[in-house]
Amino acid sequence: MFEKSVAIFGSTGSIGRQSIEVARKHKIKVKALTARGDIDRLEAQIREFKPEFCAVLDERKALELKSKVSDTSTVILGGENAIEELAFEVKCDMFLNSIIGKAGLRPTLAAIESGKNVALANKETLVTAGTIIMEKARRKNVSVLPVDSEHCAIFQCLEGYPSKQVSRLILTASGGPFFGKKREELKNITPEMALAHPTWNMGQKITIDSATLMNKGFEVIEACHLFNVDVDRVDVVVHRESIIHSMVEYIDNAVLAQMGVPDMRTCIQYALTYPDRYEGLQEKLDLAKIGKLTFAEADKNTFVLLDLAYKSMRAGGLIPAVLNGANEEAVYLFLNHKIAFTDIMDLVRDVVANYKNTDNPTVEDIEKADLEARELVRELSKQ
Ligand code: MN3
Repeated sequence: MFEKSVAIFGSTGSIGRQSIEVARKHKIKVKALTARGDIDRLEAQIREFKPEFCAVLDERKALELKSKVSDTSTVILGGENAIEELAFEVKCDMFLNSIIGKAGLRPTLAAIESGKNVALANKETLVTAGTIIMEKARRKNVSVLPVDSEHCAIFQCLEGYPSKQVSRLILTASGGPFFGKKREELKNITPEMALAHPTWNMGQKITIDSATLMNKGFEVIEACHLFNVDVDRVDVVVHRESIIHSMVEYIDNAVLAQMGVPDMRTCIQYALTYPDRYEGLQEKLDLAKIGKLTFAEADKNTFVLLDLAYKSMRAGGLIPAVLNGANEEAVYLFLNHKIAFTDIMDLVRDVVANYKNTDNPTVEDIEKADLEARELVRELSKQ
C-alpha cells in the first residue's frame, strides 16, 4: 500500500489527467486539486478522490462547482490567490505542479516555502526563476523532482554517483514534426500541420514548442538548474524514436541511458514514488520489435530557438524569463493564425536580443519582464 499523499495542481490538463491515472493505480491519497475552469472534470475527480480542497482559477466557475459538489466534504476555493495560498497551506507529502504557463511559478514558491517536496511538471517555474527556486529549495531542505521524461531520465542516471564525476548531460530530442526541414520549407506551416503528429501525449503549446525546438531549449535551461550543471555541459541529440529519454556521460566516458516506451505516466509515477519503484502503467519496452535506434545532430541553424536558449542561460538574469514570455506570446499568435511559423523564431529572437538585462532579479522583476516581453512581441508582430 502506497503511503504518501499528493496535491495535484493543474489536475485537468494533459499531465494532470495522467497524474490522476497514477494516483488511481496506486491508490495515492489526493489532498487537493486545482484547475483553471474545467469544473465537469474537477467534479468527477472530487467524487473519485475526495480531496480536502479544490481551487478553481475562474471564480465564477468555482461558485458553480461549489453548488455541484455541495453534498461532498471538499472545500471549494476560487481565484489566483486561493491557489497560491492552498499551495502553502495544504498538508501533503508531495506537491505536484502541472499548472500550464507562468501561473505555475507562485504556487511552486509557496509550496517550497511551506517545506513541501515538489514534483515539477511546470516548465516556466525553472526556466524563468530557476535560480530563486533552487536556492529556496536548498534553504528549506526540500526536493524538486522533475516530471519530464528527459529530466526524469537524467535524474535516474545520476543516482548513486557524485556530481564531480559527471562530464555531460545529453538530452534526447524527438526533433519534432519538421525535423530535416530547412527554413524556406517552414514558412507555410499552419497550426494544424504543427499539431498533427506528436509522439508524446501533450498539450498544444508544448507541441508547438517541440516543433520549434524551443521546448528542448527550455529543457536545457531546466537541466542546468535541477542538476546544478553549467549550460556548456548540457548537449542535445536528436533521437526520433523517443526510446532513450536522456543520458549522462561520466568522466570515464561511460554513458548511462534510461529507456522506455514514451509515456509521461512513467515520470509522474517516479517523481511520486521516488526512491521506490512500483508497477508501471506504460507498456513494456520491446527493443527487438523497434529494431533500431537512430541519432542525429540538432539543426541549430534552422531551429534557432534551441541556440537562443543556450545564449539566454549564459546571459542569466531576466533573459530566460524574457525568452519564455516572448515565446509563449508568439506561439499564442501563431495558434490563432496571426503570424507565420517562422515568425515565432524571429519575434522571440528580436525581443530577447533587445531586452535590457538585470542581475539577480526578484520574482516581481521576473513577472514584469515576462509581461514586457509579451507586449514587445505583440507590438513587433503588427509591424
Ligand atoms: Mn520533455
